[in-house]
Amino acid sequence: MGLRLWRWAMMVALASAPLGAARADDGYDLWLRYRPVAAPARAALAAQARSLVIPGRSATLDAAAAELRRGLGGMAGVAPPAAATLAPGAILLARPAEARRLGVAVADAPELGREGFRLRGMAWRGGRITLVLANSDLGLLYGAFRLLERIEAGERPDRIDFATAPHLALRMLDHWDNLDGGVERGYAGHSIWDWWHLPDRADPRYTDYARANASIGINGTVLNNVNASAESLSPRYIAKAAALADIFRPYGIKVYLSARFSAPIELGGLKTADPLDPGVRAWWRAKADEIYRAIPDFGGFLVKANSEGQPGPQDYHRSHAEGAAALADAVRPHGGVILYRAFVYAHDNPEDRAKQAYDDFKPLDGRFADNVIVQVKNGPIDFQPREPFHPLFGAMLRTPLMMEVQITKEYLGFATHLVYLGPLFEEVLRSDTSGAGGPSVAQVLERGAGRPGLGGMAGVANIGDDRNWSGSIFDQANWFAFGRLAWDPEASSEAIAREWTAISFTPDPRFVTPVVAMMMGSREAAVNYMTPLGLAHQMATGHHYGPGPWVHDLARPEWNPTYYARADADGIGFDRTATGSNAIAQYAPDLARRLADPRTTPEALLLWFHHLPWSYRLADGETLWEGLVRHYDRGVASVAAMRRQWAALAPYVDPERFALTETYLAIQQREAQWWRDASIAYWRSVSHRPLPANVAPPAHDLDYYESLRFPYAPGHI
Ligand code: BDP
Repeated sequence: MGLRLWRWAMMVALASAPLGAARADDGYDLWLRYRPVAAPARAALAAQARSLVIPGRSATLDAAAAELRRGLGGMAGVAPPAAATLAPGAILLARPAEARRLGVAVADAPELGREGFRLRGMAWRGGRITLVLANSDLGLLYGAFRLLERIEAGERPDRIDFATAPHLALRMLDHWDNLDGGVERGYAGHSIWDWWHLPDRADPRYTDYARANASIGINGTVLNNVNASAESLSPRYIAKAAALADIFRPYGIKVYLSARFSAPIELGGLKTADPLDPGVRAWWRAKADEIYRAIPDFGGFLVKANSEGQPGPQDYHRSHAEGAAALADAVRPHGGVILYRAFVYAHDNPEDRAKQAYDDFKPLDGRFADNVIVQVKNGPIDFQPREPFHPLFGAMLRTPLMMEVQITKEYLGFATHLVYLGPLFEEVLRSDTSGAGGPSVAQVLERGAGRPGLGGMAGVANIGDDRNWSGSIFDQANWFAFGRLAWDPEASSEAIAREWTAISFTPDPRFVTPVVAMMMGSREAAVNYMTPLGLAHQMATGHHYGPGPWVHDLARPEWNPTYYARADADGIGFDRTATGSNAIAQYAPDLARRLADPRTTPEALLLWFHHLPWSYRLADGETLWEGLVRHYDRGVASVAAMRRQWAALAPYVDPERFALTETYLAIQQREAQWWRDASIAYWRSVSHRPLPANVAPPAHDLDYYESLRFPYAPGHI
């Protein structure tokens, strides 16, 4: 930041801190707050945004104009009026040819593609104007949002110079929302879709949802749970989805639906859902035609098949490629796609669960229809606090892949724990799939197997009908970071945290610097107090709330935490080398070679790949047992430090958001301690080792932790 910009930012920051502190804020406005800036800066901003010149006309441009008026009206105190002629102080939203027609000398900008934009403050007839340049209305809308965000962060619009274009074509949210209003793994209240009153009632919240998503470049939304009810595809529910699609369309957001594979039986009354059956194929075609009549730009279907009891093609001895093809053929004439999930594992398969998706999908590489995208979770198990990247990212080079991450924190403390997921997403995206200099997971997604229009990212949404949308203020940052990384998967999660903090609270560096440090350390803290050193899935059964490392008696082996940790008197960890399940062979040879040896395996993933004796020496000389205990303690200490840090930041935050965060940090500290104590009590009981010197014993005995029950934990459906 130049000196002048910095001064401007400080002026905005210093003046907005006390004002922010005085006002109640329930978090509804997310990062689109548009609070008034300080008096001197406000007058300057008003002068820099005196009029709005938009040569084109469309619902999308109307949305852009409305947002600019709202944002500048809020921040500068006056909303710029629309003007037909360009004059100094104007904000101009135009395509290159339109700008030239108004006398602004700009070149064509093919590098911006269809959705990118450029923001440029420039000299104009003795003054300055702010140009938002793009090749489409949607690009201009994205530009308008970013311009407002940059102003919120303390930048002068008429000095701005910034250009960006999305690296991924599909940037989607997956809602796990059920038709009865419940949300699977949702911790922010009920579904925001008021299915019952749709299509008649258009809750204004739907428009705010679209605004928030467009502001971070999200361009697709799957409305219903992957564990789908066939009813979602009934005429009644298609009409409801169509009403939402109408609201989202100006914001560039396409609607998709999860499709239940057996819908031809349940809805259509057919005897089979065999994907090769002509009657079944005809049913899917007719269903797609019906949907496209109601939603002409319908995105397509998301499919969870033969996974966790869901029906699928394997019920008819057909492959996933054959299953996907039946649906792909139905949407292809309309330009739709199928998002086919690779999250599969079967109760009758004794193979290591971490290997099963690769085993099923790798042989099908190149055999999927041309409008099928295989949607792969970030890691080979299931959204754990830390997993290695999914081996399919390095192995399905002929199939467009989409990466699915969980924004809702099913395995990371629900909405109560402050865990910023940016570093988790970034860690996977930057993983080197070859182990020998790339491509990274991000690059694999960007390449889209030679069809970049089909690469993407999907995030399981953390949105509900809570006033603050995400259940906590800091969980809003996870929604924001997902959008930014889906736009540019090579972006820095720290820069995103800085941006979110500045626009959601205040750009004052005395606030931003410590908050960003808290956020950046928060994911590692959770890993430490939940599943350090590569452990996974130690959560209690079903609801996944709190620790349950002792659980061993569930119907399916891979539902038991003991399956993952394999702890006994001799050691702990899952041997995935050649002497064990050999899951490492699913990675590229250079990487597999390093993972074969605990000494060349990253310590953060040690117990994911290796079963090691308790006396194994870690890099710093401690034994594995000592190191494990130390990690839990470090996790708890980090949460205590976050809590202290937050307490010191009260002067910069409005009381409502401050108090909610303070309360949740107190819960997090208590639960981190519980995780640490229960886990250590259990590991001690199997390892028969004394606690290392100067380590506090767990507050209770193991029986106590094992006896805890939480029948009404949220999100468990
Ligand atoms: C698991 C969740 C379960 C989901 C499943 C999925 O516990 O509720 O249905 O993922 O992704 O992590 O299909």
